[in-house]
Amino acid sequence: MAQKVSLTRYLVEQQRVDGSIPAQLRLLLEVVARACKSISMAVNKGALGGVLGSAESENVQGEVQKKLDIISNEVLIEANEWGGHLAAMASEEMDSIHLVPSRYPQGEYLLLFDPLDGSSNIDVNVSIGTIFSVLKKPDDHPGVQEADFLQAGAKQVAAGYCVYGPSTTLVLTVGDGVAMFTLDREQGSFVLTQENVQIPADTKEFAINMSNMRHWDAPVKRYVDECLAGKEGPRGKDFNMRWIASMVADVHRILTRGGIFMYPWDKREPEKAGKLRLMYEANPMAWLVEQAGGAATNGRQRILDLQPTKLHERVAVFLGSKNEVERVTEYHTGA
Ligand code: P6P
Repeated sequence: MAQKVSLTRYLVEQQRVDGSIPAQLRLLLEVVARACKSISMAVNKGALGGVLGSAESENVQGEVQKKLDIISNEVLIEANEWGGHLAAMASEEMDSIHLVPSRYPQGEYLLLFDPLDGSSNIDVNVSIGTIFSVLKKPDDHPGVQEADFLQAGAKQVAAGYCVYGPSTTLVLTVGDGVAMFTLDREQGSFVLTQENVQIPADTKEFAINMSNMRHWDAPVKRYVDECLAGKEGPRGKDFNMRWIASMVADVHRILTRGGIFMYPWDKREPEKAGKLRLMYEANPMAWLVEQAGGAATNGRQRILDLQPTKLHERVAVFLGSKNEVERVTEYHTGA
C-alpha cells in the first residue's frame, strides 16, 4: 500500500522542491490546519458539545452569530498569534483587523478568514467550513493597518478551506495547483488524498438559490432559464441543480466533480454588490477554482482582478466549470 503523505511532509517537500513555500508560510499553513482540526472536533460534538444555537450577538455583517462562529474565530486567533509568522488577521466575525500583540514576534503575512462559513447549517447538521486567505504584508512601511489588507485576490500567496462534512477535508493552494488532505482521526493528522485537482470545463449541474429568481438581473435569469429548458432548450442537454447554502460545501462539490456556483447581485439590496464577501470568501475560492482549471467572475470581471476598497465588501460570484462561467459572464457583458 502506498505510504501516506501527511500535510507536513507535503509542505516540506513542496518547500524543498520549488521553494514555493517559505518556512514562515509553511508554519502558517500548519498552524491553520491544526486550528481547523480543533474546530472540526468542536463541530463534530454537535449537541453533545453544548455549542449549538445562537450566541445572541451580531457580527459586522449584522448577522446573528452562532456560538460556534465565535468559538471558531477564537480558535484561529489564539492558534495564530504567537507563532511569529503573522502581522495581523481579519475575520468575518470581527469589525476591524486584529494585530498580533506586541509581546509576540511580528511576521510578514496577513491572514484573513471566515471562521465558520455556512453557519446557518450548523444546527441542522449540514456541512460547513472554514475559509482562509493569505497575503503578504506590504514592506514599505512599519506596522499594519487595514489598508494593507486591501489587495487584489491575485496577490494571495496561499488560500484554502476546511470542510467539516462526513469527512474533514483541507483543500489548499499555494499557486502550484490544488491539493486535498483528509483528516485521519486515528492519527490526528491531515493525509494527502488528492493533488492536481481539475474541474471539468463543462458541466450539467448548477448551484443557485432559486427562491431569489424574481430578484435576479436578466443575464442570470436567461442563463438559469436555459438550464431549466433542458434538452429541448438552447443548451440541448438536461441540467441538475444543487444548493447546500454552505459555500464551502458547494465549492467542494464543484472542485470534486464540476459545476457552476452562482450568488449574483439581486434587487433585494441593490446597494450591495452581492451577498458573499470578497476578501475571505470569494477571493480564496476564486483562486482555488482557477488553480483547478476553472474560472471565477463577478459577472463581468475576473474576481481575482478586483481591487478591494473595504475589508468586508461584498461581491457577486460566478465560479466553477470554465465554459459555463464564461457563458454566463458573456450574457452579462454582451461579449
Ligand atoms: P442563502 C452562508 O451564510 C453563505 O454565506 C454561503 O456559505 C452560502 O453559499 C450562502 O451564504 C447561502 O445564502 O441566501 O442561500 O442562505
